[in-house]
Amino acid sequence: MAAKVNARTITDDELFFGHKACAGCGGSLAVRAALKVLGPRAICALPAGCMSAVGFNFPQLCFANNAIITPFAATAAVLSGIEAGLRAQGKKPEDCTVVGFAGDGGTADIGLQALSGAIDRNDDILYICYDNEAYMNTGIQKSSLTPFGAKTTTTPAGKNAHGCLTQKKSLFEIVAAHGIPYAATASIGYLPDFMGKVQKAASIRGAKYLHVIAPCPTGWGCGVDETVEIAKEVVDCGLWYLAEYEGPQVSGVPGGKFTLNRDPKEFTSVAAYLRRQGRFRALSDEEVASVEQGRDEKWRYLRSL
Ligand SMILES: Cc1ncc(C[n+]2csc(CCOP(=O)(O)OP(=O)(O)O)c2C)c(N)n1
Repeated sequence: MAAKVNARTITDDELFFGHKACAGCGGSLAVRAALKVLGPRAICALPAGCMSAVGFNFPQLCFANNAIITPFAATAAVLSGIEAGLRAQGKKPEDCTVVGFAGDGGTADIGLQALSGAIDRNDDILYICYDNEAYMNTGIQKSSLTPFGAKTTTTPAGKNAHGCLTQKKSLFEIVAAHGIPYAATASIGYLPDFMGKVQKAASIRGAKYLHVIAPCPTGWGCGVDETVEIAKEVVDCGLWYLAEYEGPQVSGVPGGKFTLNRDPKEFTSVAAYLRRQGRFRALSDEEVASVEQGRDEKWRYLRSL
């Protein structure tokens, strides 16, 4: 059975189900939605992280398609190996997408060199980073994608410290700077946009990267029924953005082409977004104002591209 969403063929079948994710887990929604687009012949690789921890509980394996766990740092390298093996068997890449699902720690920190190498070789792989903004599986430690002010177990918040002191790394821009054929940002709050980008990525040969914001109620301190709403709000208040980069091979533009998919005339309140999450509870009004100022600077830059 198949349904059409945004004129694209999406399977009704569930390919990622029965897993042990926490209630309201955004990462599991991203994996489930992506596999509905890629279909049962997609081959997945997942490093250590929440999605492998909740998806591979023998004998209750939760992937209906082929899936493998990789060492923490090695997602992209394992994807490259699988792709080479399929090529040696004469399989067509458009039939079986080789896809990785890795968290922000596994992508922006420990897995970055493997990802960079795979993009440099332009291996025919799709790498999806589900960004829950911390190392969640091991108990909420800060990663380089944890935003300023977020409380984690390694960036505590109280009277003398107000959570994470560093800014979120712009991994999408780092990936785009490689001249990759296709990269995009997404949010599970805008699911058709995300699924459309998965479909587009699967149709492009060479390396592809998707970065999807996927809230984690356990780590963010919000209700388990708020995941999708918060994932929408982070885009609407401008602290995240929906964009695409198409490298010179795809766009024909030297240096590649950047597209903002959503450019709101007015943003919703940054303070309201931050204040509804327990992880930002210690932020002062001045710090909230500085986050808003950072957003405005970022958007001046994005709109100039
Ligand atoms: C080399 C290595 N270091 C540390 C670990 C322990 N470890 C397993 S999962 C994990 C956290 C993963 O965080 P992230 O990649 O952000 O994914 P999430 O858990 O948030 O889904 C860590 C530190 C490991 N498995 N291997």
